[in-house]
Amino acid sequence: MNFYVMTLFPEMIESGMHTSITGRAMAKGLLSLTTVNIRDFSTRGDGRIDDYPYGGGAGMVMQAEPVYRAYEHVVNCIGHRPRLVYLTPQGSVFHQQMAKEFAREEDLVFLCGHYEGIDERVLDEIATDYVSIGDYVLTGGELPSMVMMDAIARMVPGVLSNQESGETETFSGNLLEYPQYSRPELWHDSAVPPVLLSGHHGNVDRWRRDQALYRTLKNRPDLLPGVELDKKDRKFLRELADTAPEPYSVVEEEKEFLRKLLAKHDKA
Ligand code: 6GU
Repeated sequence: MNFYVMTLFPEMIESGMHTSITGRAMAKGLLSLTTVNIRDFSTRGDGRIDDYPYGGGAGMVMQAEPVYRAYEHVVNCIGHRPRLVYLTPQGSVFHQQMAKEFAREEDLVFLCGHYEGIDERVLDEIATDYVSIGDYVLTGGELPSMVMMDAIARMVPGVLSNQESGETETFSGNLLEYPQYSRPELWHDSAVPPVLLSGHHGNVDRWRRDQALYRTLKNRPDLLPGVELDKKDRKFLRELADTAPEPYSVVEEEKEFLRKLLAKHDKA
């Protein structure tokens, strides 16, 4: 996977991406990163790439021509017109399935905006995808591009040492992950759940599945309708809806939500 990032802050991208797992993957030759400084393609003597917005209003706009020239430079490097992601809060919200799909591309270009945005005309010509990373506003597209590249990179074969972990973690199967514990058995008066020390793999698996279901109910109930529930899952959720035995704590609103969910399952 070859990443290209068009940005005003290439050093921010370079230092972030050469760290940790993405850095190791680049050293292994599984990923490459090319940053292109849009400022190097300024059409003015002073190196500026922004100007006032037509129609007035606050802030500055990145001009079409420097962005277009930076893009032509990238196209010449790659040899064809690639998929180009423009990072913008106006885009579709990024999710795991998109990461998996982008991971199948050979080349992927990211365009990071700043100020109040980029002249719409150049976006119309070069952007193939408009992506946001969530409902909050950041100062530029650099962090979002790194978020996307990190999520995409770990879906590229060979990037994760244990290839399995790319599949079974959170958001595969729409369930949040179960909690993890390591030594010591007792820490700050808090004990590791005894089932994990029992050596009974069946009970451990069941407990972890229950924890995953419980966490998803508490933190991301919107994901639960997308989870495939088997007989044992439904039995556990039924218990939560009825009595919610210790140590589980389920409020009435959550119980009502579970009853409706289980009723839909009974019908299907
Ligand atoms: Cl892609 N860009 C900016 N500037 N802010 C964001 C975003 C993108 N996604 C969420 N907030």
